Amino acid sequence: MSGELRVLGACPLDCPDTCSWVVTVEDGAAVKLRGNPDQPYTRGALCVKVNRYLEHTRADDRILHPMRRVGPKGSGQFERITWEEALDEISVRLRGIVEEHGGEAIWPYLGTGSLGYLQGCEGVAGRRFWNMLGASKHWLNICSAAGNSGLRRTNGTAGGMDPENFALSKLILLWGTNTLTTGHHLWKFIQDARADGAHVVAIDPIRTRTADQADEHLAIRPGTDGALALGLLNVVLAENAQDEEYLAEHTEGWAEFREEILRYPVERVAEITGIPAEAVHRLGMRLAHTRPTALRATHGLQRHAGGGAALRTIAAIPGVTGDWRHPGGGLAFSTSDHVHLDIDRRDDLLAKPVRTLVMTKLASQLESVKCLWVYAANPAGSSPDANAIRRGLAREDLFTVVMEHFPTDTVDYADIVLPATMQTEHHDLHAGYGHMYLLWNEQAVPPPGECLSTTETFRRLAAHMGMTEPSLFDSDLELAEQLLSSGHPSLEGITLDRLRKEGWMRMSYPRPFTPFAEGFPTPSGRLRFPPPDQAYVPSHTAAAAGGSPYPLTLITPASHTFLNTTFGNNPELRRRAKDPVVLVNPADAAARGLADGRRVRVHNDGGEFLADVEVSDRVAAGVVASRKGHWPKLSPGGAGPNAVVAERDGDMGRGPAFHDNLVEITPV
Ligand SMILES: Nc1nc2c(c(=O)[nH]1)N[C@H]1C(S)=C(S)[C@@H](COP(=O)(O)OP(=O)(O)OC[C@H]3O[C@@H](n4cnc5c(=O)[nH]c(N)nc54)[C@H](O)[C@@H]3O)O[C@H]1N2
Ligand SMILES: Nc1nc2c(c(=O)[nH]1)N[C@H]1C(S)=C(S)[C@@H](COP(=O)(O)OP(=O)(O)OC[C@H]3O[C@@H](n4cnc5c(=O)[nH]c(N)nc54)[C@H](O)[C@@H]3O)O[C@H]1N2
Ligand code: SF4
Ligand SMILES: [Mo]
Repeated sequence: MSGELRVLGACPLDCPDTCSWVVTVEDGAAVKLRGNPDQPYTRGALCVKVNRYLEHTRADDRILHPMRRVGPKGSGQFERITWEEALDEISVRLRGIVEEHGGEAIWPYLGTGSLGYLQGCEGVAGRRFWNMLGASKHWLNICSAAGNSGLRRTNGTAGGMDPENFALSKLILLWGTNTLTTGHHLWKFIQDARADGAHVVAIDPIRTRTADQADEHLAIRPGTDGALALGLLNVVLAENAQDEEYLAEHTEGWAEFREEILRYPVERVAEITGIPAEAVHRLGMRLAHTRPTALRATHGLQRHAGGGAALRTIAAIPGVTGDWRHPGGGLAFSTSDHVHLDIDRRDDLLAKPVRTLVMTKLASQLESVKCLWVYAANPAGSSPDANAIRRGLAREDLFTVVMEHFPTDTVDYADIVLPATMQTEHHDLHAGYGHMYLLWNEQAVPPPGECLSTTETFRRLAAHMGMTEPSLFDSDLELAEQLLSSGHPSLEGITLDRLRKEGWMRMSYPRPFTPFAEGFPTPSGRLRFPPPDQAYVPSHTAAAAGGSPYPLTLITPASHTFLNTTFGNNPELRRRAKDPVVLVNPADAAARGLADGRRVRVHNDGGEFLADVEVSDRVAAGVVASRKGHWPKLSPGGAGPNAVVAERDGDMGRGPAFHDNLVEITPV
């Protein structure tokens, strides 16, 4: 009997929305993948990228069996081998490296390709196995480390508003976030608020598609958001609109912070940010007199030297206005800190403490490494200082294993490639970082070819190496049960059985959710206002400006058609993305004699990439913008924007500074 089956799943990609989806399976094959209309946050819509997910699982270039390198590193020449051969070779090499150099010479390099708690970066993902070998730990700082750190310093947690409460807001600031591209399901809640009279302001150096749809756009100079936050609060104080009662009961450090605010009158802020003084004043007046005000600040504005301070200070705003009292007021950066699953990496299996290597420092930290094990990551496309990374990956004495779906730039440098399952082919447990739900992804179809999931690959490898520690062999369902067993009140009533049946469940938080109406999860229970040296920290580019031969600030935010470098090989999405482009203000274009469509080198001392000029007033003079996501090897010149992104820490959490680099552009 040929039956049709509906299997509930979740989008695994690094996007705040973590959509609930439904896969239709006919005769054992997935024939349809659609958004789940029952899920209250994502409400049935996926996105332009993931509408092609099924097509992507069946793409011609999918890696379907283990491979061994036969050409020079970087050439991407491989021969097919069996899993047995792959596991043999890996076991011998790992044992040899541990004996000769110690376990810390192994770097398990795990990226954000999947946010699953079983197969992706949020959970255990092989760490128990790595602990048996004493491998180095991996600090996944590439995305949100600066903002998380800044927010935790202010609020004691990076968690904040339930994004659904945006529907209740009267003033919404979309601050360094491109909602319609990078997490569009929030938009419906913003539209609900608007229908009720809310005013929406986008604060972004680029007039993005989100800025187009907002009521107002403030084209801020990159990396100056801390100063803008202080300037807006300056107006709030001038209006005497601060919430004195909230300040007294729930905050600390106010006297000193107040002094700092007074040092930022709107004229000074206008000079720093490039936003006209009267626009700063107007927004300050709105902020002073509109309750509740909701701030949506995400990752874009923290990819700067002062990115941590920017979030730390923006987070101070609802502390001054008392917006945290009201549903619909406050700040939403990420909901991740509201998720309290029990992630048991079994650090007790380590024979001794080990060092931690930093994801964005691959270029400089690879030297001491003998085995690089890349999974769910594409550092040759995504990490800073791409040319130095390639030089490192080309080292003959480095043993590189890559678990992948597709032949990325990183795969080209692998000694052994292992074929990995995609989301319809394995189980996983998810939480969103832009909503308050947990989701279960039920495997819908068998893996194609010889693909294995992350969990199964590490189980087989552990067995192959003769390990007997029982927790290395926990099944996916056992791992999921463990994750759900933290006993945290937010998981009350949530069981694996129910999740498997229903696909998604809201975490047990009250509705409406006002997390800091009565205080903060800091030691004193109070919001900690930033000290002056953490209130506004200038960007790298501001610090270098004037003296640099590279006068233009490059920002490289998210592409509408790719998800990081995922889908960078999908023909239709590539066609829609067009060749890499660089937005250049008419004044900067004229000064260089550049017409629309002109191919240019975007370059600095780190390297260069090629792009076609799009002359546009969407960026201000002095700022140029390209997008992340194009595969270097599929781009003209074989390089992407990270060739000109320096490997440099921001002020907090060692966050990278992707949007804080100086370049020049020159016609090819
Ligand atoms: N379509 C799509 N969606 C994605 C992704 C993708 O690649 N494609 N990536 C996913 C991932 S991994 C993440 S982390 C999120 C990121 O999502 P976002 O937080 O939206 O991150 P970005 O796109 O980097 O930057 C957002 C906006 O910040 C602006 N910006 C840059 N510098 C500054 C600044 O100094 N100040 C201010 N105010 N604004 C600034 C940029 O111009 C950009 O429009 O999106 C996720 N969603
Ligand atoms: N210039 C510039 N660079 C950036 C950024 C920027 O704004 N500008 N943003 C940064 C940000 S926010 C992020 S999060 C990083 C992301 O950087 P990465 O973590 O490297 O993410 P991707 O580039 O999408 O590569 C993920 C890879 O994982 C694979 N994958 C997906 N799921 C699985 C799985 O289940 N198993 C295995 N084995 N593989 C899987 C995919 O096929 C893909 O090739 O990029 C950063 N790079
Ligand atoms: S990438 Fe984001 S919007 Fe698109 S399907 Fe996945 S979770 Fe939903
Ligand atoms: Mo990210």
